[in-house]
Amino acid sequence: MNRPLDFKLYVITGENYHPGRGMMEVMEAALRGGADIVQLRDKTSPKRELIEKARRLKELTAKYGVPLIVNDHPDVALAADADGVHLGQDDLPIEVARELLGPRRIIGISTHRIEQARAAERAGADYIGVGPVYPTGTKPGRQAVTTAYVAQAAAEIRIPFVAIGGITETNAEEVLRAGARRLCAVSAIVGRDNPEAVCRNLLGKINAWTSGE
Ligand code: 3NM
Repeated sequence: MNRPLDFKLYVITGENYHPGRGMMEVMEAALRGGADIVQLRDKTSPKRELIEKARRLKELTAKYGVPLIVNDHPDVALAADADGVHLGQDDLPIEVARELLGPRRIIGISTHRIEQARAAERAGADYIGVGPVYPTGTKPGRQAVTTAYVAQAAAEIRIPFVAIGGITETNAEEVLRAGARRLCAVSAIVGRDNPEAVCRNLLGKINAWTSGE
């Protein structure tokens, strides 16, 4: 599958995002609900464990024809034959990740202001994250960029961008109104009892905003 890439609802799993419930069960529910890109984000597991998790997830996402992205680690992505990596601003530069991963795999990067978005686009990123739109306990200590940055990205950035950070079923429309056409949520999806229903609801909202465009 790999590039080219398009998606609407990005779901992240890993660490303690869904305590008491298995990653596979939660992600299968999200996929049934229409999640169309999945990221494994796990800052604590040893790499061997991470590779195992990524391989199991890849089997699942492949069944649904959905790309799997690995946070931070191009080597893990390659070992699991994942579709790409997601980088932070302090991780490997995009150009280095591209050399490691080759032309086919997807490279995404988190951005927190428009200069970073412009730089990511120039460096050949396939998509960017725009956030955190709202304050969020999932990524504590980072100031919210508000929907103002979403609007800036919508006006200027040509590669796909996904709004992330504190997005819920309640505020999704505000983010879409600001110009986002792709949403990512962690706690509001995998932290809930019914990820499938939440995904359906969020996708319905995204589709309502994108129909007729
Ligand atoms: N990255 P939730 S915000 C993983 O702005 C992550 O780059 C962000 O989790 C960024 O949906 C974030 O629970 C956390 O707020 C998203």
